[in-house]
Amino acid sequence: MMLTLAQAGEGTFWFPAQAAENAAKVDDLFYFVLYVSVFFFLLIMTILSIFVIRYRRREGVEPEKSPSHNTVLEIVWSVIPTALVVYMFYTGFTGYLEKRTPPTGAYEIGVTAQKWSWNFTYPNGHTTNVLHVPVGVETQMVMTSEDVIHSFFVPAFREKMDVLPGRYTKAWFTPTLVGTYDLFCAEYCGTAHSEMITKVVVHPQDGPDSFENWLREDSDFLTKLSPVEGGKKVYQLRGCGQCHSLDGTSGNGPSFKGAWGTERTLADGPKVVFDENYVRESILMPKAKVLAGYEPVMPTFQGRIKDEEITALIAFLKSLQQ
Ligand code: HEC
Ligand SMILES: [Cu+2]
Repeated sequence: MMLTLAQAGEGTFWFPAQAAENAAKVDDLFYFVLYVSVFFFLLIMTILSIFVIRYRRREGVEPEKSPSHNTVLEIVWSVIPTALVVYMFYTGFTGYLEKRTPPTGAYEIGVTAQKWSWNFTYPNGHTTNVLHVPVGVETQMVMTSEDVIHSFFVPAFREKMDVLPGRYTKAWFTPTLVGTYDLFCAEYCGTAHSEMITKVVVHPQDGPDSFENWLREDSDFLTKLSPVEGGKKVYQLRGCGQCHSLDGTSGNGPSFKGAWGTERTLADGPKVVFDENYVRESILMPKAKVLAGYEPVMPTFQGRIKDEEITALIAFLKSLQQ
């Protein structure tokens, strides 16, 4: 529903819309560097061309002895470019420091990257695949990865930060424009890297679409949906579908189609029935029983998933028997 919010703000030829507070500063510096470079490129190339033609070697013309020095000229062509690059450095460096120092008291959202999806966790423990943030509020991302290096990239916020396994990195921004924007992974992370794409929804301060309202409504989807529908949503939210299909094709992991109640053969020989306890254990301790023919690549969801979500998942997997 929220994804249908209007696309706010117009981009330019070079940039998407400016949807966060620092975006204008980033763009201004970019344009400054661009136009200074264009100006000097044209200036130097023009003078060079004129000199090449005008002072070329000609029959019967002896070159004059060139003057060794022109103090005024030398000071001018040293001082002006120095001032320009010092300005570029100063603006870039202070901007960098500002971006690397999240303000205290910023609204905090946990980000977990995994091959190949994003998980956003709000202060009340609710998790989504699409990032939702309030407009006009300083918002901080505390990010980590379950597997390899990913990178959190929101072009409309001019925000990019690596997301590393076993470590926390931070990014922060103040969204200024209500709307829906792209969120990419900007670090090559394997087969489906190019599909590791989602959206950021910037909610208005008040009204039915406000961030508060959205969070309250979205948080208790399990109580609103039937267990099977709720379980399907958890399956999507938690990225189970990255490895487990519903149509019988096996990917990194086995398909769930028709799996319920069948006997599964484990890697070390014994058989086990695909039932409630087996599913629960597979989610919390995936390495405890590894299915024959598969690599133990499933991440544990221990500490990340609520009991009600597991129960809903079980109802959903049961419904796939037919
Ligand atoms: C990165 C890939 C990956 C993700 C994501 C993943 N799994 Fe798995 N899963 C596997 C693999 C591989 C196996 C088989 C090896 C094993 O048992 O560890 C497996 C095994 C299972 C099994 C036992 C399957 C059987 O047929 O015996 C269940 C149940 C299961 N996963 C549930 C889930 C659920 C629920 C989620 C989402 C919350 C999930 N998995 C997310 C890769 C994944
Ligand atoms: Cu990635």
